[in-house]
Amino acid sequence: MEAKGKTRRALVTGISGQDGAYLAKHLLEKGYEVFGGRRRSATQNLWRLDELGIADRVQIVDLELLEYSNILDAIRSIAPDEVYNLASQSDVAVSFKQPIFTSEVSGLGALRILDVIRAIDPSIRFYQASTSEMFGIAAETPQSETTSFHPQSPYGTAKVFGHLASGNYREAYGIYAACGILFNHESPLRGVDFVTRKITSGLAMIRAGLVKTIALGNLNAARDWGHAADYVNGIWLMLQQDQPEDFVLATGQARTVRDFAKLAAQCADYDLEWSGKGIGEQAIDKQTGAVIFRVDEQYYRPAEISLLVGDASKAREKLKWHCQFSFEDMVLEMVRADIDLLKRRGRIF
Ligand code: NAP
Ligand code: G4F
Repeated sequence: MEAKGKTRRALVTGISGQDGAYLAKHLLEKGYEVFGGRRRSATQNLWRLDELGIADRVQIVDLELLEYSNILDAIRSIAPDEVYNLASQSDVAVSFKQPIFTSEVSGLGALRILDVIRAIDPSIRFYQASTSEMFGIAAETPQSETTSFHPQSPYGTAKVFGHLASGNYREAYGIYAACGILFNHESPLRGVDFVTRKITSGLAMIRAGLVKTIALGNLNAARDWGHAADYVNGIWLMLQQDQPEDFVLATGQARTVRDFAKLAAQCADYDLEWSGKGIGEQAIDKQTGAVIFRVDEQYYRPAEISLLVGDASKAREKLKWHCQFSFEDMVLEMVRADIDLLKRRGRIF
């Protein structure tokens, strides 16, 4: 590899994920040379880069977060100015079934990168993808950078470790390590197991006659949902400050899963009638009587967080960060994109 030139180099771990794709596009637009870390996969999983039209502009490197030598080789050969650690086992429900793996990847993974930076070049700037899941049963509402952590899942506890390790390396070694405490952010590129995309892709498949019903878990859970394209700008801004600090990114508005499902159904031209409570709740298409949404206990979690809503005042003031997308714009975009995707490809990824 050549020595650092004028063009800034960024290494993005988790390049095959939702945020990896949007951040890579953002960095390319800012003139960066972008390297994307991907773990080995037997199947092609860079479709998000294709969707954003940037697949041939991102240089892919092998990067398994469990493998220290991969991180060492990647950082040594690329000599990045900035490392964005987005890689994670990021599914909260899965983390209850794979707690050790989740902690290895989402907790220790961050520490492995930090320690390579300490050893090779402490001037490399580091971003850690922290999360509102760390607040868990939150001590206050809304949650900000000073709210204490009380995580409710192995994923949340692993992320607290990554968050605290980043602060420790900042204080102990003077590394520019900044953590973004991001509340839920969605898009047409969201994984289909997360509730928003499960709903929008499910509605598209019902319209196409491919499935009949969408089974969901806790409809009363409330989250602060923003758009991933807005959030990656905040992520980038966090590494451009004079001093490294942690920032919350959030919209400040909470909606329930039921609110999301209702709006998405409207966007897909369904007129629904909701009835029942708890496990017996369902929504029927008024025109046909077909059950569009029902509740299934298998999607309940061993521990649930009923409400998360963020206060992003610090990011608005210091980073001048703000959202372009409204909640309504985002839901409509996701529903339309899934209907279009089915027409184009005949399947949801
Ligand atoms: P995502 O779509 O699930 O992407 C996660 C990425 O991590 C994927 O590229 C995945 O690769 C990769 N990965 C998983 N295990 C790995 C391993 N052992 N080694 C290397 N890479 C591995 O997540 P996202 O929504 O883009 O989120 C990005 C980051 O922000 C994550 O750290 C997440 O925990 C955090 N976060 C997300 C949100 C949100 O609402 N989206 C909110 C707060 C924080 P594969 O494609 O091979 O699985
Ligand atoms: O979409 P979710 O799976 O996202 P969750 O658990 O909030 O986690 C996401 O956001 C975090 C930020 O706070 C990230 F750190 C994390 O990586 C991930 O991106 O679930 C949202 C809510 C939960 O309360 C869940 O119980 O929706 C509820 N829900 C109800 N039915 C469901 C379902 N969630 C899923 N995935 N599937 C359901 O059928």
